[in-house]
Order: sequence, then C-alpha cells, then structure tokens
Amino acid sequence: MLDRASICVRGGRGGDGAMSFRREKYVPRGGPDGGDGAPGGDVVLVATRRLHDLTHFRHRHHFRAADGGAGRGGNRRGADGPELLVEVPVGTEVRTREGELLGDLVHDGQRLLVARGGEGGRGNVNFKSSTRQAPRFAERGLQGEELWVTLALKLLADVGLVGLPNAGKSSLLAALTRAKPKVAAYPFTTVTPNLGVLSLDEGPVVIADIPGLIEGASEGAGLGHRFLAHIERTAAVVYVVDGADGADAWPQALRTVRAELRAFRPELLERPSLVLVTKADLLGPEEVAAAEEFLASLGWPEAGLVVSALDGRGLEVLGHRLGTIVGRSREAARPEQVAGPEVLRPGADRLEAFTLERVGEDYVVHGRQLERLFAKADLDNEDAVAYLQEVVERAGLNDALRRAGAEPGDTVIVGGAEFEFA
Ligand SMILES: Nc1nc2c(ncn2[C@@H]2O[C@H](COP(=O)(O)OP(=O)(O)OP(=O)(O)O)[C@@H](O)[C@H]2O)c(=O)[nH]1
Ligand SMILES: [Mg+2]
Repeated sequence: MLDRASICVRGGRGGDGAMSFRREKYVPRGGPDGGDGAPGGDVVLVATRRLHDLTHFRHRHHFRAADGGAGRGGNRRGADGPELLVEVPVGTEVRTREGELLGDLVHDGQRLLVARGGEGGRGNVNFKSSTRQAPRFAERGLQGEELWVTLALKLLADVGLVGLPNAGKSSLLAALTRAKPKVAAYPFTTVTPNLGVLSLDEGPVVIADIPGLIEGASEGAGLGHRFLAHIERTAAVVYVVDGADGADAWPQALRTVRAELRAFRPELLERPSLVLVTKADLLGPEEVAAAEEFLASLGWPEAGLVVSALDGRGLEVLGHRLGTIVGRSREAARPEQVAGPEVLRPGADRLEAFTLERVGEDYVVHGRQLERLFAKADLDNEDAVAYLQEVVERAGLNDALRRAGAEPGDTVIVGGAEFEFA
C-alpha cells in the first residue's frame, strides 16, 4: 500500500484584461470598453471514501487548473477558470515540501484549497480618468500559485479490532475482508496493523487489526501501545474475546483490554463498541449459551455477538451491525472546509502599506499590492508605465524613496523587476 506521494499543484493563470474602444456608427472615437480577465482556477483536494490508498498518484504528479479567460471588448469579462478537483482518500494529511501542515482531510467530501488561481488583469475601462480619456493599456493576468505538496495517508479505519494476543483478531479481519494478515497459534503474530475493507450496501467500512494488547500495553509492554494511536479516530471499537479460553476468562480479558484503552485515552471507552466472543466453532452448546449470557450481562447499548472466523458464524450480522454504527457516526461528522490560503481579491484601488529595504546599493519594495500591480503591468507599453508612475506617486512610494535617501539613478526593485529611480 502506497501511503505517501508528492504532487505538484498549480493554479490557473489569470486572464489578461482587454484593451479596446467602443466603435459606433458616426461616433468618431468611443470610450474604452476593454473588459477584465478572469481569475484562473484553483486546485482543490477533496477527500473521498472511494479511494483507499495513494497509488493513483504514482504515475501522475502534475495537476494544473485551467486558466481564466481574457477580457474582451464591449466590456465583456473573461470566463473564470474552473477549479480542478483532485480526489484523495479520507485520512490524507497534506504538507508543504518544507513539512508545514496545510490540512488534514478526515471527512468524506472535505476540501482543501492547495493552489490558488492567479488574479485576472483589469481591462482598460478601469483606467479611464478625467486626465486619461483613452487609456491605451490593460493589465496582464497573474500566474497561479505553484507548489509541491506531500500527501501522507494515515491509517484511518472506521472500526478497530482490539483484544489480547491470540484472541483471533486477524482471523476475523481475514474472514470479513479480503485482507490476508498473518494468522498463527502464538501471541504477537501481528506486529504492525493490518487494514481490510468490508464492502456493504451502506458503503465500504475500513477495519483495522492491531497487535494484541496485554496488561501494561499503555505503558509500553508488548507491541500494542505503539498502535493504539491508529484506533484513536475510529468510529467503533470492537473487543475480541477468545471463546476457547473458557467462560471464567472472558470478563478478565475484557477488563484488561479496556483498562489499557482507558490508560491510553479515556475517550476510547466512550466510542460505540461491541464485544465478540469468537472461536464459537470450538464451543459446545452450553458454552455458547454461557457466552450469550456473558454478553447480555454486560448491558451495553450494542449487543455483543458470538462468532467464528473458521465457520463464519455470526459474521453477516456483525457486518451489518458495523455498517450501521459507522453510518451513524459518518452522519454526525459533517464535511467542513479546511481554511485555505487567504483570499486575495482584485480591484481594490486603495493601496496597502509597503516597506522599503536597503539591500546593498539597491532599494527593495515589499508590499503585496504594489508587487502585484507591477507584475500585472505591461512594461513595454508606455501608457501602462505612465499609469504605474501615477499609482506609485499616489501611494507615496517616491516620497518614501527620497526620504530613505534614494537618488536619481539608484536601482529600485519591485516584484522582481528592476527600475531606475528618476
Ligand atoms: N477454531 C478456531 N480457531 C481460530 C478462530 N479464530 C482464530 N483462530 C486461531 O487462533 C489463533 C490466533 O489467531 P489470530 O487471528 O492470529 O489471533 P490474533 O488475535 O490476531 O493474535 P495476535 O496477532 O497475536 O494478537 C490461530 O491459530 C487461529 O487459527 C476461530 O474462529 N476458530
Ligand atoms: Mg493478529
């Protein structure tokens, strides 16, 4: 099972704004009517229960959302780039390459925005003013965000099987699902958790079989403690009791395992749970009756079952019981949108604050909005440059540079582009 993958996600490029003038009969020169470019599409990860691993990312690493449409004459705006949905299994943790956590997709349908599309450029209609009746320039759209993210699938089961070593947990997993865990007649056969998928009409139910728990497991005895974390997020906990141990041993077996869960995390005892007395094929009718009595005496909300992995007794009922419990808990956990990167909206004309940094002989301007304006400007177009100069003047950048000691001829860097201070 591939439980790790790296993918490159890129938001669509924003559409360019249009440079256009109205043409009407008998009107010698109409006003500007170039519409805005539209934002590029975002890349959004969506958690789904239909997938159980990350193997489909083995051959596909690049995910690029569509570009936004360019603006057109007649004040027409381009079409928004549609978002690109990338499905990942429920339980996928998403991090940047540097290891920063972007989100944890734990519910079916949960979304995480990983790469935002670039802003669209404004059309020339936006730059008309009393002194500039015919703006002969428009903005260019911005590139979308691009980054590598690491996906890691955490073992995320709906149901956890817990019990003493050798109780028959792995055998039950094998009987219920197509998983093929190692089964043997000695304790600690299972050394790492096994996962299996039980297909039901209600949808797939993922079952985890963890190594056997013994007294002191929560403090490190045996192997199970390392894996208790894997059942932390399950919807249900199923206690497996070895029927062959005899009626006298059942209550103590259950107590021991529950004591370890309590010591690890008391909330685990509040989880919907049921008890199975297994290996029923080895029990005579009287012992089966005793097992049923034991289960009834517990008085739990979910009735326990007497089952056998060997002859399949009780497994169908068990499957449906698990489907019901898991379905109920999925209903309770509504999808939620994980906060993505902050939303930046184009069009705001008031400029935010910027800062100046002296780097050697040069002046570097830091300011999200100013940097974007420069990135969108068509610097080969004289009118666009004149407009930028106006904005820069209004924003007080020239004053700030002068106060900082800048002299004509000094280099000013904004958004990666170099200019000469004049
Ligand atoms: N007759 C019979 N034997 C069973 C049944 N289930 C399990 N066994 C046997 O019990 C022994 C232990 O089974 P496992 O499924 O490996 O037990 P486990 O709980 O996974 O054990 P650990 O991984 O060590 O914790 C094996 O010899 C199985 O063949 C059953 O329903 N009937
Ligand atoms: Mg096992």
